[in-house]
Amino acid sequence: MDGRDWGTFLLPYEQAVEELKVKFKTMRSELKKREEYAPIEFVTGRVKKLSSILDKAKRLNVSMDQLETGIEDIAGIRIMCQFAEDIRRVAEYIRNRKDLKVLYEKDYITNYKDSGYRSFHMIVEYPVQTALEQKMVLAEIQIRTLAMNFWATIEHSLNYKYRDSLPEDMRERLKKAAEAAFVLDNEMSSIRQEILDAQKSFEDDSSLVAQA
Ligand code: 0O2
Repeated sequence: MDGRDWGTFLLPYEQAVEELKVKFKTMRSELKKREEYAPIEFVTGRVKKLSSILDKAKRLNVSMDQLETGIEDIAGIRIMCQFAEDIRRVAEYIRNRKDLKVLYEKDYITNYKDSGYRSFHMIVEYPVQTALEQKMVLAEIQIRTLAMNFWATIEHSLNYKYRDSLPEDMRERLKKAAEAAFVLDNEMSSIRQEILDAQKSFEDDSSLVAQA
C-alpha cells in the first residue's frame, strides 16, 4: 500500500473513533442527568499510529491483507471511571447496546498482567457508514479507573522511553506502584460505599419522619 492507500484504509477507523467518542460522551451526560452520579468520568479515543499497526502485525505474524481482522485495536476507545465497580456497570451498558456487537472481553482486572496492568477490555464490531458502503470495523474499548489509567499512562511512556526494555528495578517499582493503585481503588470504593450507605439511612430516616 502507498501513503494514499493507508489514508483510505484508516478512514473508517477514524470515523468509528469519532462516532464512538460522541456516543460514550453522550452516555456520560445522559447518565449524569438521570442519576446524581455518572459512572463515566471521561472518554478518549485514538486511531493507532501506522508504525504501531505495522509493528504489531509483525509481532503477531499478521499479513498485510489480514490487518482488518488480525489487529483488533486499530480503533481504540478508553473510558475512565472514578470507582472500580463502575467498570462492570459501564461494561453492562455496552453489552446492551444495539449499535455495536461485543465479540469478546478480556478481564485484566481479575487477571492482571505481569507488568501490573489492570483494565477491562471489550473487542467490539462497529458498523461505519462510509460514502460508498457500510463497513464493519473492529474496535477495542478499554474501561479503567482513574488510578489504573494514571499507572498505565506512566508505564506506557516509560516503556516507550526504554523501547520495551525497562530496567529490572524499574519494572519491580512499577509493579509495586500498580499494587498501590489497586489499594487506592479499594480504599476509594469503601469510602464510596460509606457515602451511599449514609445517604440511604438519611433517606430512610426522612421517610420515617414523613410517615409520623
Ligand atoms: P497503544 O499505544 O495503547 O495502542 P498484546 O498484549 O499487545 O500482545 P493484544 O491481545 O491486542 O496483544 O493486547 P491487549 O493486551 O488485549 O491490549 C493491548 C492494549 O492494552 C495496549 O495497546 C495497551 O493500550 C494496553 N495494554 C496492555 N498491556 C499493557 C501494559 O502492560 N501496560 C500498558 N501501559 N498498557 C497495556 P498497545 O498496542 O500496546 O499500545
